[in-house]
Amino acid sequence: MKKKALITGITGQDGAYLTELLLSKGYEVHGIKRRSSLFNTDRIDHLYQDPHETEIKLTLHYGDLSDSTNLIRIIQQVQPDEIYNLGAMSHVKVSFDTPEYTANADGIGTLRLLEAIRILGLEKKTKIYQASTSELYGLVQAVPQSETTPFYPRSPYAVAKMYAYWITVNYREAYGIYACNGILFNHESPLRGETFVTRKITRATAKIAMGLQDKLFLGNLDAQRDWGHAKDYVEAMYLILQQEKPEDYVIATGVTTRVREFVRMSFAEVGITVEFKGEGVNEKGYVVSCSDPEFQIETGKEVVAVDEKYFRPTEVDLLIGDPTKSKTKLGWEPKYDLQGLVKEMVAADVDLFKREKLLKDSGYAIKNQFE
Ligand code: NDP
Ligand code: GDR
Repeated sequence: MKKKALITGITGQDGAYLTELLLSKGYEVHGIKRRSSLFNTDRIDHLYQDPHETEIKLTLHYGDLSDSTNLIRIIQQVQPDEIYNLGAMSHVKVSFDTPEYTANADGIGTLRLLEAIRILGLEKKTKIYQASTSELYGLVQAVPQSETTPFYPRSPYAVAKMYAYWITVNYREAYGIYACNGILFNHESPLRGETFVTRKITRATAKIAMGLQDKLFLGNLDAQRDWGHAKDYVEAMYLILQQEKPEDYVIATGVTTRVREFVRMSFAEVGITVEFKGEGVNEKGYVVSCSDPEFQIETGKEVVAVDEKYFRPTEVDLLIGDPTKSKTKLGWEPKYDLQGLVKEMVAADVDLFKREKLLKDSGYAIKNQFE
């Protein structure tokens, strides 16, 4: 019998990579997607199957984490062996603008799934993975952060995820559900949402190098993050649900890097050396040299500046994870390092914007995008 997985957040970065992974392992995959006024399935369109085919491996259901009735109905219909709860309002800065919605989707949404398992009597059948986050550590208590480091959330997003973390632990202890938290540190890819800092930087690198954008405006350049590749991290999610006992795991690379350094690495991929001068809001990044004949911009040009509007009311300054438990117990090992990740992301964005440049050079107007 094929195993069945239900993924919330299937249209997101991790949902797409996890779907590919589970399909490659022979799973029947079901996903919950939200109704939106535009198509929102770009990341999984290559996996789409016409529902009229005879052997369907991927099925999408309309739903929302804020609607219990539909979660219960979908879980009853699918009878999943594994649920991966990846659905969330996942942008930390935006959670300050939409705190109540974030609490509902990211916090209570997890409770709704756990309760659905109980209501349907699936406690012994259905395992559940909760997408917990390094944002739980928030204000630095100790480094590197491990499964035993205390939490101190610093945003409505992190506080909502804190509820989700503990309700997952509680339902495991109270009802014997195989429920686990993966405490994942930042993970990125060419599929990363455009307003997260890494993707914003790699997109701007490609556009600036091709003359499609003048300058990149960023917030806190000093923030330090432990960045891995989403492809490696979805492997860990799968492994977490294949163990004898349900437990919580930190998934991280153990290396931390500042935003400023990520910018330098990104521009270096197109042969542009960027140097930073000045401090705080007056810090700027300038072009020192261009070594790639394809991407020539004027030396001395200011390509990076700080805009306070990207600062957060409370910031998480330093994240660096200790992946010892996941390496020893799960046998998890990331295949990508930061250099490999940046290379892949910049190459993908250069490809993407070559088409846009062609349109611009042919006299078509290029649409602006909000960041
Ligand atoms: P994305 O933002 O790329 O994807 C989020 C997904 O959740 C999308 O499919 C989105 O749908 C869906 N979603 C949003 N709100 C709801 C809702 N109310 N009901 C149902 N679905 C909803 O996130 P990632 O793939 O990067 O992250 C996956 C999960 O892991 C998230 O929970 C995130 O908080 C968490 N996480 C992410 C980390 C990272 O570095 N990427 C690190 C640690 C944790 P739509 O496409 O329609 O917007
Ligand atoms: P984060 O990711 O908040 O860590 O949450 P993000 O990429 O948004 O920010 C990382 C750091 O970069 C700083 N920064 C900027 N961030 C954005 N988005 N835009 C900017 O212009 C900018 N300039 C500087 C931020 O202040 C921050 O310090 C991500 C999400 O995927 C969460 O869902 C997940 O839980 C955590 O990672 C782990």
